[in-house]
Amino acid sequence: MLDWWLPENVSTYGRDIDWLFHLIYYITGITAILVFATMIIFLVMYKDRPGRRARYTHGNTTLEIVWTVIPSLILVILTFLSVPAWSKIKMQAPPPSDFVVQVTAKQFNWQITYPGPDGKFGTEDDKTLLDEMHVPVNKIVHVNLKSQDVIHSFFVPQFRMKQDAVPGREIMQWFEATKPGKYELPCAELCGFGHSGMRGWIYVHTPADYQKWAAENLQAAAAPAAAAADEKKAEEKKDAATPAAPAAKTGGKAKR
Ligand SMILES: [Cu+2]
Repeated sequence: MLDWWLPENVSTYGRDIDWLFHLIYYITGITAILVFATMIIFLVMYKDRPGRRARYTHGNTTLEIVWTVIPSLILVILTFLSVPAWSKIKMQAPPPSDFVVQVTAKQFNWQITYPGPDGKFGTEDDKTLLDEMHVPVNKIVHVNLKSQDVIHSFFVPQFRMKQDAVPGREIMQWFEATKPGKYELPCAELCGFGHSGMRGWIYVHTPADYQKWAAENLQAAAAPAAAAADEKKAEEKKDAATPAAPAAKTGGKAKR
Protein backbone atom coordinates (compact mmCIF):
# COMPACT_ATOMS: atom_id res chain seq x y z
CA MET A 1 0.00 0.00 0.00
CA LEU A 2 2.92 2.32 0.72
CA ASP A 3 4.94 1.25 -2.30
CA TRP A 4 4.48 4.63 -4.01
CA TRP A 5 6.25 6.24 -1.07
CA LEU A 6 9.63 4.58 -1.61
CA PRO A 7 11.88 4.53 -4.67
CA GLU A 8 11.33 1.52 -6.92
CA ASN A 9 12.81 -1.64 -5.44
CA VAL A 10 15.15 -3.46 -7.83
CA SER A 11 16.99 -5.59 -5.30
CA THR A 12 16.44 -9.20 -4.25
CA TYR A 13 16.38 -8.28 -0.55
CA GLY A 14 14.50 -4.99 -0.99
CA ARG A 15 11.13 -6.52 -0.02
CA ASP A 16 12.48 -7.57 3.40
CA ILE A 17 13.59 -4.00 4.10
CA ASP A 18 10.38 -2.47 2.74
CA TRP A 19 8.25 -4.77 4.88
CA LEU A 20 10.05 -3.55 8.03
CA PHE A 21 9.89 0.04 6.88
CA HIS A 22 6.13 -0.20 6.32
CA LEU A 23 5.55 -1.94 9.65
CA ILE A 24 7.44 0.80 11.55
CA TYR A 25 5.69 3.43 9.48
CA TYR A 26 2.24 2.07 10.42
CA ILE A 27 3.13 1.79 14.12
CA THR A 28 4.50 5.34 14.32
CA GLY A 29 1.66 6.66 12.12
CA ILE A 30 -1.07 5.15 14.32
CA THR A 31 0.75 6.37 17.47
CA ALA A 32 0.98 9.90 16.05
CA ILE A 33 -2.75 9.92 15.22
CA LEU A 34 -3.65 8.67 18.74
CA VAL A 35 -1.39 11.26 20.43
CA PHE A 36 -2.68 14.18 18.36
CA ALA A 37 -6.33 13.10 18.70
CA THR A 38 -5.97 12.83 22.50
CA MET A 39 -4.25 16.21 22.63
CA ILE A 40 -7.04 17.90 20.66
CA ILE A 41 -9.78 16.20 22.74
CA PHE A 42 -8.07 17.34 25.96
CA LEU A 43 -7.63 20.88 24.65
CA VAL A 44 -11.39 21.10 24.16
CA MET A 45 -12.37 19.16 27.31
CA TYR A 46 -10.19 21.15 29.67
CA LYS A 47 -10.32 24.57 28.12
CA ASP A 48 -10.93 27.56 30.33
CA ARG A 49 -14.59 27.99 31.28
CA PRO A 50 -16.20 30.58 33.57
CA GLY A 51 -16.10 29.40 37.18
CA ARG A 52 -13.67 26.50 36.54
CA ARG A 53 -10.57 26.52 38.76
CA ALA A 54 -7.19 25.01 37.89
CA ARG A 55 -6.37 21.93 39.97
CA TYR A 56 -3.02 20.26 40.71
CA THR A 57 -2.83 16.59 39.78
CA HIS A 58 0.06 14.21 40.36
CA GLY A 59 -0.74 11.96 37.42
CA ASN A 60 -1.65 8.33 37.15
CA THR A 61 0.96 5.68 38.00
CA THR A 62 -0.92 2.82 36.29
CA LEU A 63 -1.22 4.83 33.07
CA GLU A 64 2.48 5.73 33.17
CA ILE A 65 3.48 2.09 33.59
CA VAL A 66 1.22 1.11 30.68
CA TRP A 67 2.62 3.69 28.28
CA THR A 68 6.18 2.77 29.20
CA VAL A 69 5.72 -1.00 28.94
CA ILE A 70 3.79 -1.02 25.64
CA PRO A 71 6.42 0.94 23.60
CA SER A 72 9.20 -1.14 25.19
CA LEU A 73 7.43 -4.33 24.12
CA ILE A 74 6.90 -2.95 20.60
CA LEU A 75 10.64 -2.17 20.34
CA VAL A 76 11.61 -5.65 21.52
CA ILE A 77 9.17 -7.27 19.07
CA LEU A 78 10.50 -5.06 16.23
CA THR A 79 14.04 -6.15 17.07
CA PHE A 80 13.11 -9.81 16.74
CA LEU A 81 11.15 -9.18 13.54
CA SER A 82 14.19 -7.39 11.98
CA VAL A 83 16.64 -10.17 12.75
CA PRO A 84 15.90 -12.36 9.67
CA ALA A 85 16.34 -9.42 7.24
CA TRP A 86 19.47 -8.07 8.91
CA SER A 87 21.14 -11.43 9.25
CA LYS A 88 20.43 -12.21 5.59
CA ILE A 89 21.77 -8.87 4.37
CA LYS A 90 24.45 -7.91 6.87
CA MET A 91 25.47 -10.64 9.27
CA GLN A 92 25.71 -13.92 7.40
CA ALA A 93 28.41 -14.37 4.80
CA PRO A 94 27.09 -13.05 1.50
CA PRO A 95 26.00 -15.67 -1.06
CA PRO A 96 29.07 -16.80 -3.02
CA SER A 97 29.82 -14.93 -6.21
CA ASP A 98 32.69 -14.59 -8.64
CA PHE A 99 31.78 -10.97 -9.30
CA VAL A 100 33.74 -8.72 -6.94
CA VAL A 101 34.17 -4.97 -7.20
CA GLN A 102 36.34 -2.87 -4.95
CA VAL A 103 34.91 0.49 -3.94
CA THR A 104 37.17 3.07 -2.32
CA ALA A 105 35.43 6.18 -1.12
CA LYS A 106 37.33 9.45 -0.90
CA GLN A 107 36.44 13.09 -0.53
CA PHE A 108 34.42 13.37 -2.82
CA ASN A 109 34.29 10.47 -5.24
CA TRP A 110 33.62 6.77 -5.52
CA GLN A 111 36.57 4.90 -6.99
CA ILE A 112 35.30 1.66 -8.49
CA THR A 113 37.99 -0.92 -9.21
CA TYR A 114 37.60 -4.05 -11.34
CA PRO A 115 40.24 -6.78 -11.11
CA GLY A 116 40.86 -6.79 -14.90
CA PRO A 117 41.44 -9.89 -17.05
CA ASP A 118 43.59 -11.71 -14.45
CA GLY A 119 40.74 -11.62 -11.94
CA LYS A 120 43.03 -10.34 -9.16
CA PHE A 121 43.08 -7.02 -7.35
CA GLY A 122 46.29 -5.10 -6.82
CA THR A 123 47.79 -6.05 -10.17
CA GLU A 124 48.80 -3.99 -13.21
CA ASP A 125 45.62 -4.66 -15.19
CA ASP A 126 43.15 -3.42 -12.55
CA LYS A 127 40.71 -0.88 -13.94
CA THR A 128 39.49 1.98 -11.82
CA LEU A 129 36.50 4.08 -12.81
CA LEU A 130 35.39 7.24 -11.13
CA ASP A 131 31.79 7.51 -9.95
CA GLU A 132 30.46 4.74 -12.16
CA MET A 133 29.90 1.05 -11.62
CA HIS A 134 28.70 -1.41 -14.24
CA VAL A 135 27.14 -4.73 -13.26
CA PRO A 136 25.01 -7.40 -14.92
CA VAL A 137 21.39 -7.88 -13.90
CA ASN A 138 20.41 -10.91 -11.75
CA LYS A 139 23.97 -11.42 -10.58
CA ILE A 140 25.20 -11.34 -6.99
CA VAL A 141 27.75 -8.56 -6.76
CA HIS A 142 30.19 -8.39 -3.87
CA VAL A 143 31.34 -4.91 -2.95
CA ASN A 144 34.55 -4.56 -0.95
CA LEU A 145 34.07 -1.21 0.63
CA LYS A 146 36.96 0.94 1.81
CA SER A 147 37.58 4.58 2.61
CA GLN A 148 40.69 6.57 1.94
CA ASP A 149 40.02 9.45 4.33
CA VAL A 150 36.85 9.92 6.39
CA ILE A 151 33.63 7.98 6.97
CA HIS A 152 31.42 7.85 3.87
CA SER A 153 28.23 5.89 3.29
CA PHE A 154 27.55 3.79 0.20
CA PHE A 155 23.83 4.23 -0.43
CA VAL A 156 21.77 2.91 -3.31
CA PRO A 157 18.12 3.69 -2.54
CA GLN A 158 16.69 1.41 -5.25
CA PHE A 159 18.79 -1.51 -3.96
CA ARG A 160 17.80 -0.80 -0.32
CA MET A 161 21.50 -0.93 0.38
CA LYS A 162 23.40 1.33 2.75
CA GLN A 163 26.77 0.75 4.35
CA ASP A 164 29.32 3.06 5.92
CA ALA A 165 32.83 3.06 4.46
CA VAL A 166 35.21 3.31 7.40
CA PRO A 167 38.92 4.25 7.09
CA GLY A 168 41.17 1.32 7.99
CA ARG A 169 38.50 -1.29 7.37
CA GLU A 170 37.44 -3.33 4.39
CA ILE A 171 33.74 -4.11 4.60
CA MET A 172 32.17 -6.73 2.37
CA GLN A 173 28.61 -6.06 1.23
CA TRP A 174 26.50 -7.52 -1.55
CA PHE A 175 23.51 -6.87 -3.75
CA GLU A 176 21.68 -8.48 -6.64
CA ALA A 177 19.88 -6.09 -8.96
CA THR A 178 16.74 -7.39 -10.65
CA LYS A 179 16.16 -4.76 -13.34
CA PRO A 180 18.50 -3.09 -15.84
CA GLY A 181 18.79 0.67 -15.46
CA LYS A 182 20.85 3.54 -14.12
CA TYR A 183 20.70 4.00 -10.36
CA GLU A 184 22.06 6.82 -8.25
CA LEU A 185 24.81 6.16 -5.70
CA PRO A 186 24.93 9.15 -3.35
CA CYS A 187 27.16 9.39 -0.30
CA ALA A 188 24.87 9.29 2.73
CA GLU A 189 27.33 10.45 5.35
CA LEU A 190 28.19 14.14 5.78
CA CYS A 191 31.85 13.81 4.82
CA GLY A 192 33.05 17.36 4.14
CA PHE A 193 32.31 20.48 2.12
CA GLY A 194 31.83 18.58 -1.16
CA HIS A 195 29.56 15.91 0.35
CA SER A 196 26.44 16.96 -1.54
CA GLY A 197 28.28 16.55 -4.85
CA MET A 198 29.60 13.10 -3.99
CA ARG A 199 27.55 10.77 -6.11
CA GLY A 200 28.04 8.10 -8.67
CA TRP A 201 25.88 5.91 -10.87
CA ILE A 202 25.38 2.18 -11.00
CA TYR A 203 24.58 0.88 -14.46
CA VAL A 204 22.76 -2.44 -14.38
CA HIS A 205 23.05 -4.09 -17.79
CA THR A 206 21.48 -7.13 -19.39
CA PRO A 207 24.07 -9.95 -19.51
CA ALA A 208 24.75 -9.33 -23.23
CA ASP A 209 25.17 -5.57 -22.73
CA TYR A 210 27.43 -6.17 -19.76
CA GLN A 211 29.63 -8.54 -21.77
CA LYS A 212 29.91 -5.87 -24.43
CA TRP A 213 30.76 -3.16 -21.93
CA ALA A 214 33.31 -5.37 -20.16
CA ALA A 215 34.95 -6.35 -23.44
CA GLU A 216 35.32 -2.70 -24.38
CA ASN A 217 36.36 -1.36 -20.99
CA LEU A 218 37.86 -4.08 -18.83
CA GLN A 219 39.50 -6.56 -21.18
CA ALA A 220 41.53 -4.02 -23.20
CA ALA A 221 44.85 -5.09 -21.68
CA ALA A 222 44.31 -8.72 -22.64
CA ALA A 223 43.40 -7.94 -26.26
CA PRO A 224 46.08 -8.29 -28.96
CA ALA A 225 48.09 -5.12 -29.53
CA ALA A 226 46.38 -4.20 -32.82
CA ALA A 227 42.91 -4.68 -31.43
CA ALA A 228 43.90 -2.72 -28.35
CA ALA A 229 45.09 0.16 -30.50
CA ASP A 230 41.80 0.13 -32.42
CA GLU A 231 39.93 0.10 -29.19
CA LYS A 232 41.97 3.01 -27.89
CA LYS A 233 41.11 5.02 -30.97
CA ALA A 234 37.43 4.19 -30.57
CA GLU A 235 37.64 5.15 -26.92
CA GLU A 236 39.30 8.44 -27.72
CA LYS A 237 36.46 9.19 -30.11
CA LYS A 238 33.97 8.28 -27.42
CA ASP A 239 35.84 10.46 -24.92
CA ALA A 240 35.68 13.41 -27.25
CA ALA A 241 31.93 12.90 -27.57
CA THR A 242 31.28 12.62 -23.84
CA PRO A 243 33.03 15.29 -21.79
CA ALA A 244 32.57 13.38 -18.51
CA ALA A 245 34.48 10.31 -19.68
CA PRO A 246 38.03 11.74 -19.87
CA ALA A 247 37.75 13.02 -16.32
CA ALA A 248 36.72 9.55 -15.17
CA LYS A 249 39.67 7.95 -16.98
CA THR A 250 42.21 10.42 -15.68
CA GLY A 251 40.88 9.97 -12.19
CA GLY A 252 41.28 6.23 -12.44
CA LYS A 253 44.74 6.32 -13.96
CA ALA A 254 46.03 9.02 -11.65
CA LYS A 255 45.31 6.76 -8.72
CA ARG A 256 47.39 3.87 -9.98
CU1 LIG B 1 31.20 11.00 1.33
